[in-house]
Amino acid sequence: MGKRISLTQYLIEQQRMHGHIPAQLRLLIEVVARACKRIAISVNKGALGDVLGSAGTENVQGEVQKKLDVICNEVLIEANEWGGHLAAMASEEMDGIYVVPNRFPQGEYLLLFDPLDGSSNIDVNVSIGTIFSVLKKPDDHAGVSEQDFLQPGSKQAAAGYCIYGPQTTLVLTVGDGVAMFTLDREQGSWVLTQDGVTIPEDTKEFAINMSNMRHWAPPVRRYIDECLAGKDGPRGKDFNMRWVASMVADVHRILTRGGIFMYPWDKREPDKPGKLRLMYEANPMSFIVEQAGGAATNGQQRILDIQPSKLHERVSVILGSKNEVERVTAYHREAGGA
Ligand code: AHM
Ligand code: MG
Repeated sequence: MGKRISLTQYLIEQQRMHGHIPAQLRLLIEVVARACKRIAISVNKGALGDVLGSAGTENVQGEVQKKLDVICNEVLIEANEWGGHLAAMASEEMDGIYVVPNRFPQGEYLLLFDPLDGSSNIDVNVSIGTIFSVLKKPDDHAGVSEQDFLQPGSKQAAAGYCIYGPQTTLVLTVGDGVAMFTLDREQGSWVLTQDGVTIPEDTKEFAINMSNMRHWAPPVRRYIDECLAGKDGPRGKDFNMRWVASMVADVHRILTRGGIFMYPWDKREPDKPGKLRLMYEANPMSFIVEQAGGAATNGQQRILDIQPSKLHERVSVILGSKNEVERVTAYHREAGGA
């Protein structure tokens, strides 16, 4: 193995070469990465740490919180509130924004996170992860409000996720490609294991929860029907299917070997645009996927162009290998915006 590059060294060298990682942003990323190490330890302990099962509470979206959802949310807040790099935080697990308390200095950035994505997989020992997104607080006014968070994903200064799987891996973009770091447990440090991550433009693998098929809109149905038809169908090739039910794990596979991931709108709740959250899941993942040469849309438009109207907004998600995402998006266009 060649020379090991730590996360700190990577960030400092990025700053020197491209000058686009201000000191506060660097600190922020390092603090989030450190919090993810703590989360990895709790996740690993499982039943031994008494962290499995339900917390007996519900989040703002009416979803039952797992003990680990609550623990991870607290770890991220405690780690980030005192460093002086943040003005406020928002989380899938909190009703409103968390403004950095007055006793600490206020920074320029806003941090959004899904503390533990893939909650349904916690107790069954399947990969889960932490997703985060970083925005700059608008500097035209003092104080901070929820409104300051409502920026399109194209404005993200950084985004990433940490996957707690067979390996613990941190995936990061600061808008200049995608880098992956693996946690070296003995050393306690993040080591760069892949830089310039690229998603193949074509794929023969799709990820979607097939049990919802009867509820999908016609363009999604058409795309999957064509994949299922295999070699003898219009696509002329056989497709494989994977669905981990942890977005981090499905996206990680796509970054590693290509594929398309979809969690589309469905007709059970027509007024709900989708299951996944724009600000905590879709935006950071879309930023990462685009930075790796892939694409991400909601069927109608690029996800990163969506102007959010509320913090916990949901969205339909189609992301991954560019040519496949463009095909599904074109099917939506042909169907007249279904
Ligand atoms: P969560 O944030 O409550 O864990 O929900 C998001 C997860 C995603 O990670 C995953 O893609 C999806 O929900 C799985 O949903 P389903 O159980 O409907 O397949
Ligand atoms: Mg989630």
